Amino acid sequence: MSVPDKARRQAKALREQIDQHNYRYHVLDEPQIPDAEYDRLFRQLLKLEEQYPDLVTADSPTQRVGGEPLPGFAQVPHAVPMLSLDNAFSAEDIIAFDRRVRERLESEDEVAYAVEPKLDGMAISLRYEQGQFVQAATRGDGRTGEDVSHNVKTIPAVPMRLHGGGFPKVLEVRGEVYMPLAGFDAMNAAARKAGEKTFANPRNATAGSLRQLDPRVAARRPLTMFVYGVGEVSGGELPATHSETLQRLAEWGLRVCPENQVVVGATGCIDYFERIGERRHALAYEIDGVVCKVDDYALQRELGFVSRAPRWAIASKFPAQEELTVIKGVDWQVGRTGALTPVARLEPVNVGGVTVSNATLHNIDELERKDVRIGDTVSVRRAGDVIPEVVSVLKARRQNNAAPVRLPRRCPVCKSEVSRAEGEAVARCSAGLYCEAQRKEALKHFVSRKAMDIDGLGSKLIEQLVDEGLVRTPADLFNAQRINVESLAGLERMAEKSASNLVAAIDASRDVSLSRFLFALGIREVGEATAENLANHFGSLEALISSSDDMEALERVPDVGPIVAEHIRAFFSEEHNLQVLDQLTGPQGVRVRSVEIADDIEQEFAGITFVVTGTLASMTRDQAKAEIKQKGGKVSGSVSAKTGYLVYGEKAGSKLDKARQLGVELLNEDEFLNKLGRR
Ligand code: 9MJ
Repeated sequence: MSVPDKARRQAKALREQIDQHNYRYHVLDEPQIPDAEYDRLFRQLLKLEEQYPDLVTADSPTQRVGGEPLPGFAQVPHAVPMLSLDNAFSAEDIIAFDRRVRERLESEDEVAYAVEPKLDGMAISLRYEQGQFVQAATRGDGRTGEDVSHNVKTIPAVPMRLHGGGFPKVLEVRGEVYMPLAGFDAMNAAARKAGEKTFANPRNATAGSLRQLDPRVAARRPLTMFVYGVGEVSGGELPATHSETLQRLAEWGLRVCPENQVVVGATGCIDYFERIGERRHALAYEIDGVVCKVDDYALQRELGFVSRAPRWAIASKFPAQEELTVIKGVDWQVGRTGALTPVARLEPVNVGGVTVSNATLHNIDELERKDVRIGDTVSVRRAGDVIPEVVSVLKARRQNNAAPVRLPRRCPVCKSEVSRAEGEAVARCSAGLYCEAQRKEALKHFVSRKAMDIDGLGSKLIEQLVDEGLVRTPADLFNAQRINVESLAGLERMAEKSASNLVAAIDASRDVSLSRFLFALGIREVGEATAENLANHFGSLEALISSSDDMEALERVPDVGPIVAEHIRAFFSEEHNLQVLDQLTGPQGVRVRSVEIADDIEQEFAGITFVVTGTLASMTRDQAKAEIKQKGGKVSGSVSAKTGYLVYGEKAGSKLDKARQLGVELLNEDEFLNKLGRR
């Protein structure tokens, strides 16, 4: 069949676009379009090439796995190609896959499938010789990958030696290195705060970490790995099925996903897809579908593979988490600490089954860095329970009239001045608790579950109480003249029964632990853990208040550095805050339970400054610092003549050199543990 010019031009344009996006995704780790958009382009090209097979070129993106070798890494040929997977986008696609499998096998019987969540990370092959880790490689183009052993070695889930025995002499294990969502969110939050570049999603963060030449970068990233198959195997036997092989890999100390199962037929695969889909957002890691694999290796061999993918497996994809839409405007929300958060108002778009019309832009710094303008086409991502976010702008689609977004000079709620401290990523309303928005947010935090835990007092109700003028401060909540069954029952949607339940809940919350109370106060940077440390260290509210302008005393608390100490000092030096505390613990009858503190805490490090550097085997650096402070010592970030001791671990660098030059006393990990009395 002759190929119409139009189709030829279309295929060429698609190939160019796909190549360009492939490069951005695989090499630069900076995708410009959501995966769903990429998949649409790819499928368009596949369809064209299916219709006109003459259009297929050897270098068409459909003919390869994707990815270019990276300069700077040694090449690793894969003895058994690392294939990618064909995709299914519907139950019908899975049924068609199962039909093809049975036709090829000429089988009337149902086929057993090993089913697994499809992890969204980076495919990696681990090579073990005589049970010893020797090399880790990326997929690369499927035939040749890049040697990333130096980075993969830093991943705690990857054993450097297989456990037990009975493993083949050469065993190449394949799986996905990924970043759990909690670690990803924490890492991006820290980067955002420091005004640094954030990663678009956990997969890019993973790829970006593994593509580093310096292994110290990967070592700091919260990476882990699940294995899901084998490549080259020689000098030994593996079981006859995929599922039993994975069990064996688990016994050898490799991490296997606990969600894996064996099911029967297309129905089994579809049921599993639906069951995992329902729990998708409860998982600790991001998945983008499920993989169904013929379980029996003999059948897998019989089926073989086509150039890009095995015939014995299919990836069934969930609806995408990321989609394109247009920014209609940007509003500013005022948070508890006055931080102004830009929120994009979007042309509503369906992202993974949910209509999204607002997405956060996090802060002014990030908005400026991404150069977001009204009218821009942007990529919007929704993951788990977190608020949808704008991840990137498609600059190529920008119209001439796209209007830049400006930081308002005045708070949109209280009209006070907005300020942006030098070097801070965040702009804030300067009015503190005089700003109604901040007051509402502070009250919502005060009553929340991990703080005072007042049942039945939700966000909407707090807003009503403030709008009606019943409550201005946390102390007002406990003032029976303001909050009582009559005043509450007068509010919208509040019946007498719920009003009296709420009064009882407020009453019950009067008795509270010191740590919860401190957390409830909403002091900047004082989260649950820091509140607990403060409580355990000072024992009582009075003791904390009376030490609150002594920075050294505050910094002796584990987790408390100069910045947090300054926030604590500022909070307790504010007259208004002390008044509210007096009212709470005085007339309003809140009883803050003190903590008994052991008075035999040895202050044997009093007056001594420590510097900690390098990697310790038995604890993190933060733990080491906390232990030093617990014993009354000080911790500094740099070595000087005043440094008492330098504690050094593996890979200690310039600080160790400097300490040697200055003649500072050195402690290796054993000596440090000795000093702590732990040996
Ligand atoms: C992922 N990404 O989770 C495979 N995968 O098997 C699982 N990928 C795969 N299996 C053969 N669970 C090629 C790729």
